[in-house]
Amino acid sequence: MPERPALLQLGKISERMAKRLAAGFDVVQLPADHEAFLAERGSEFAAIATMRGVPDDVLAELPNLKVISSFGVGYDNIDATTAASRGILVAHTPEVLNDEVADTAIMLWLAVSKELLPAERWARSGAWETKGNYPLARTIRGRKVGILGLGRIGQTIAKMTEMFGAEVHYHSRSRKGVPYQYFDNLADMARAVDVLFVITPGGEGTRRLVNAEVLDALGSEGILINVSRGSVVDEAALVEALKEGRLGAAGLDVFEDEPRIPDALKSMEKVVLLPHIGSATVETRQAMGDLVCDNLDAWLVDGKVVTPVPECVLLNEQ
Ligand code: NAP
Ligand code: 8YV
Repeated sequence: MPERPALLQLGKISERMAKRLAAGFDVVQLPADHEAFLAERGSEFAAIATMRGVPDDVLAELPNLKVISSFGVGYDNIDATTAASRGILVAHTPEVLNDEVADTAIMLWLAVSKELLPAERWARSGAWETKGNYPLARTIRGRKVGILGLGRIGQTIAKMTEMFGAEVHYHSRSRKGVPYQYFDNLADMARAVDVLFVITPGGEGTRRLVNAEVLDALGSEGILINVSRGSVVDEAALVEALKEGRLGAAGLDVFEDEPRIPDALKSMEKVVLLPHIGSATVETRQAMGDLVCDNLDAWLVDGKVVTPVPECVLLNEQ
């Protein structure tokens, strides 16, 4: 391997990341029109640093690729199984964003339950003076909370809800060693809780897990909070359930076709919409960027990364 391997950069990175990557690699930004570029130069690259996954056609044009370091814990936009079968290590950025994303989920829950945005509009528009007090909202105290996906972030959300006196329930593929009630059926859990937090990975394994049946089970007073991926919720079914009053309200950070959000959702009072900002603070994004660079620096030293995705754990041990 050359002393300074060539690294392909996908997406825009911070100056701090650029400085660190340039210390160990010859960094080249993937051009927007990449087909001819990859046909000519694809074989040069041993490494990728990506802020936006790796399209399959890009992966296919990099025969000498050895490592992908991805910004973000979710990697549904990288075919990690194919990468692992080709001996390519994929690394992501788990743990460093748990609190930030959980804070965002709790913020959405508070905003939805306490009707933060309509109440703020009431104050700002002068309706308080002309129409009187804003109607009463609902408390978040002592609620039954369901977590779909009790992983790193899900457990952090669960702990935070305990501070509000919540009774925590969860559904994931396997039972965890935690003092919360486990449901092996998602609709059954939805029926038992007041609020459902969705925090699984995206991808085929979780596509539209939250379907019309689950939304109906959550019910007309129920609240859905999604900070995972838009693909986990059947968005058309969600719009219908909200329109028909079969679901109470929703707080959404993620959507099926980002950055597009259905107009029907935009016009609803009982939803709070965010532009995928779960981890988006200066501090947490810096920690994520640092981990992207740590993974590549570690790979330069001994061919291993610090935080491989599950599909690449064995490869990372060889
Ligand atoms: P994690 O530790 O891997 O946890 C994922 C959880 O989902 C696990 O409890 C897993 O448990 C469960 N799960 C996986 N497939 C499932 C299925 N088919 N049915 C039910 N449960 C399933 O991941 P994490 O670090 O908490 O991150 C979770 C996801 O959050 C990321 O993948 C990403 O998509 C999303 N995220 C969003 C933002 C944002 O900005 N909104 C930021 C960070 C992360 P079992 O294996 O037992 O099923
Ligand atoms: C980021 C995320 O918004 O970590 C994830 O899985 O969804 C977020 O932290 C995203 O990775 C930025 O590209």
